[in-house]
Amino acid sequence: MPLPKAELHLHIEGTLEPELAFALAERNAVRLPYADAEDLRKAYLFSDLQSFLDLYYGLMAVLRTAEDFTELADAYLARAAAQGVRHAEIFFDPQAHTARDVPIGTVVEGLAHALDRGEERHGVSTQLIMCFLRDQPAESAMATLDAAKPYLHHISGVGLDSAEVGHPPAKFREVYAAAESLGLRKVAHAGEEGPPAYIAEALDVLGVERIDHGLRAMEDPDLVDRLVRRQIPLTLCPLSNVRLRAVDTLEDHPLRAMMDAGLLVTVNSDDPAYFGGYVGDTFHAVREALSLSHDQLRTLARNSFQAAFLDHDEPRRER
Ligand code: ES4
Ligand code: ZN
Repeated sequence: MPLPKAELHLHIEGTLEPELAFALAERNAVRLPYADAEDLRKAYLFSDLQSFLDLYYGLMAVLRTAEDFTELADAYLARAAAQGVRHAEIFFDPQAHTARDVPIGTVVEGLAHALDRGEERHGVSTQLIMCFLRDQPAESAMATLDAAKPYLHHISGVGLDSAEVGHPPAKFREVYAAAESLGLRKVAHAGEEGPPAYIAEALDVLGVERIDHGLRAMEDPDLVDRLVRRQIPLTLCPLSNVRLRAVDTLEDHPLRAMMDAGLLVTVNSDDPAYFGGYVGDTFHAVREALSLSHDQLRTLARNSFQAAFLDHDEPRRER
């Protein structure tokens, strides 16, 4: 029996396995610049975040109908459940679809159709978090928030993803203020490739409750001190960090040092179809690479539920 856990950093578009991509390409008459699934998988050699994002957004061309999004989400829930996931807070990127003339309603209703059946079919409860693409203008994010208004009963929060460096959190100050007044929870990717100052800015300017990645927090002892004191959750993605070359090898990953420092860290899969494993695979890989004890694995699983937007009626605020 795998450890029961929550997954808090998972891009649903990042669960698009090559085989499903080819099946959807055929169904939707989309031509892909790869011979077959095996050929596509061979292209998954990334040098940094941007080199991944270029391929990732390109492959989304196969996602066109609500049924496509339903199938994608249902496949994720089946895989996640098999690895012990009981609760998942799932990111999606509306702008990556609306830019291709797929309406946000098609995306949300397609995903929600699978997620609403997640408990019954897979024993997994879910929430949806819509992410803004930080390398797009803040006006586009605000328009996306506006377009999401008819679907907010399916959406529990907002996040910030895509190319980080050069796009500091403060760019989205007004968008996050508007999201907060709509009652949405707030998270943001920070300190994946960007500096520790982006983590502090996401807390100070956007008022986020969790930091996605936060890998580079360890470079700033004062920031670590603050994150520890406030027990701000960090949703680490160790396999992603290796594949996108943020760390050299899994053995070099600071996860263990971060736990030892008293940070509330969780382990997640990010884009599992691209980075070599779902969250159970990720737990297994870090246990081996960092020689984690069973107690430490249980701490990580417990942290995942503590950091989840479960049983917290009110957004977490810094005191
Ligand atoms: C992402 Cl690994 C990562 N970082 C930033 N944005 C993303 N979107 C999907 N995966
Ligand atoms: Zn991510």
